[in-house]
Amino acid sequence: MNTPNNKIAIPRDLGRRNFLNKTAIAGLAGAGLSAGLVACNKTAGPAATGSPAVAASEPAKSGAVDYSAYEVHPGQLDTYYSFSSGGHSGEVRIYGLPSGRLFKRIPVFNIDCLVGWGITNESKKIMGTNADGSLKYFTGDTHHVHPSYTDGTYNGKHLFVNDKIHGRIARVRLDTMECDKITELPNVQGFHGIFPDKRDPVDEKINYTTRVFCGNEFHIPQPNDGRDLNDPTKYFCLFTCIDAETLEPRWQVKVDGNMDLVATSYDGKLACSNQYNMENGAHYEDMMSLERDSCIFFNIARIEAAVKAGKTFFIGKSKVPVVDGTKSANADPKTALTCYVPTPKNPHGVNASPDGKYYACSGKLSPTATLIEHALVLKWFDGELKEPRDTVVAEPEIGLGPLHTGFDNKGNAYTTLFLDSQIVKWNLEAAIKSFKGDKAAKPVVDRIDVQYQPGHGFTSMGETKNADGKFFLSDNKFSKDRFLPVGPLHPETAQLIDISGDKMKLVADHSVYSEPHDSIIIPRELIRTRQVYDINEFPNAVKDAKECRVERKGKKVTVYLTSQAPTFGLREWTVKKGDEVTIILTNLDKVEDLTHGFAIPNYNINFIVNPQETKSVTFKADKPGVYWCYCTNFCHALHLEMRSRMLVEA
Ligand code: CUK
Ligand code: CUA
Ligand code: CA
Repeated sequence: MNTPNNKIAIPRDLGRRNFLNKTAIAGLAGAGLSAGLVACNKTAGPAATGSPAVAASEPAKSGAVDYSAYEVHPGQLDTYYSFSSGGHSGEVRIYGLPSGRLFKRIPVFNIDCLVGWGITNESKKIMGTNADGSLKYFTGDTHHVHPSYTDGTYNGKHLFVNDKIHGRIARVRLDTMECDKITELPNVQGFHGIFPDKRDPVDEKINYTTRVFCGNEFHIPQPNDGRDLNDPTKYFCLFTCIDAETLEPRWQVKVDGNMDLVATSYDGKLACSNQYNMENGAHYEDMMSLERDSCIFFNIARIEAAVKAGKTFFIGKSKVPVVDGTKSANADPKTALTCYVPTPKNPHGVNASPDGKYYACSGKLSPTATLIEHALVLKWFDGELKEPRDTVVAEPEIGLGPLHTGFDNKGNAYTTLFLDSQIVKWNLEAAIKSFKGDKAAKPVVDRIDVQYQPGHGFTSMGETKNADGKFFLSDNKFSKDRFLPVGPLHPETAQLIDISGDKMKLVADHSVYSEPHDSIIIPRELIRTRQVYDINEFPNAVKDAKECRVERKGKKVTVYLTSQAPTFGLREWTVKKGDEVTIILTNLDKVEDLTHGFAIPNYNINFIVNPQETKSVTFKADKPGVYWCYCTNFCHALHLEMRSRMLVEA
């Protein structure tokens, strides 16, 4: 394991895992705690400088894996889609698996000049604008992507994604793979976890997603208007329920502590979130003083009854009703809206098992995963259990820095170990037996090294009742020496692991642009896309090249334009300096894949129109002169000739 690229000696007999453990423990014990949490041994030395043309540090043990079995040959299609968050790029990405080929980047909270997201009037309207028409926000941080459900599996309708920075939720249509709605959550800073419900808690007939639940990580004064600035004991967090159809907030719950990731039950009754800052600390050391924080459970039917009964309050200017879910207000389990299950220590990640029976909550600073039984949480709400902690049915020791868990279809869990830089496979039944005192039961059944330090990990269909036990993808936080060096910002590694056998097999390294957090893996059969728009979807469509014209109302000028390879509907048009110009462009081409672009030099205008699509832009013609408006998207043998002139009179 010691290559020229890795100058730190790791004695073979000590083993990589032990070495990592000791580094991590040393880091945790001393003042270098934060270093211990981020540093893998390989960052410390010259290894990180990326000398070119050296072999990766951990060549696969030859002969162990037949990689050709996972190849996707030219002309072949992948069997899975992977939808991935793009972290602080603010976008969502679509990959094919097993190939790891990148198909599409869906701009959501970011500006994207390829498609014109944040540039066209239509996208600006979705993103939200200030009174002067400028974008309210143009940055985002997408962490979690989860599709809508019907009957416990994906229905191919929508994908929901969060923006941690500005507390927004976005929806992506899965037929066009474009964002169609964005909502800002009131009084929420650091919106982290997100999860759609899988059925209605009361109405048996509703077996599909109608709500999306949102966790809130950063506690703030409420309302955050300058009061209680430096008194964190007065800050609090809100759990938000969003209507999946309108994307409007339905209600919020005030909680103790913070919330991180979110999971929902298969019967629709519960949503839950791991909480790492029950201390309400404002500094990291304050956030680690408790041995146990918690995993909070929300009784959805009771919360909605309380909202209906008007047992609510409002915060600041927000009209969204808030109920009190704090511990002190929910002491009686029989009427409680929330249940705080104590879990060690600064937990990260909570995931529901495909059989609907359990939630696995990772310890992060504890080497354990806590397994909570769904039926027991319901029992607690019925007053039949003494303590919330009685809902815990297992707490196996699985390794250092456990974060996220995926499941297969054979009762096994796969948890990412950030500090150990491994994926650990553990068996739920064995963990439960061991917790009951069965010394023969061994929860951990396999481990595999990943390169390096995984954050999220997820299994194919593992968040549905149809988990298929085929693949696990490890979204790692560091790639170090796995790819050709590309300067200080490394790509990340997404490593594909075959989990169909007893032993996990690493079958591919995929490079991914920073920084995916969460992804989901869906068989291609569940996705049905549209390849061409219907021109009638766009009320402002210019349906015929003969309709192209310029209309003036005072200083407002509207240019009606079409594109049809290799021409635009107007060869030239004239406006006056100071005019507010709106260009409406319809792509009349009906052929699949025939997209045109439209750019205006010096005016910062650049967007595309897909077949039969209409988009518009508005700008001030403040620079007299001749401007060649040209097609940016290669469309035809005469693509370069596809241009027209905007003449701006002085
Ligand atoms: S958090 Cu990123 S690795 Cu946002 Cu899902 Cu755990
Ligand atoms: Cu139209 Cu290039
Ligand atoms: Ca804590």
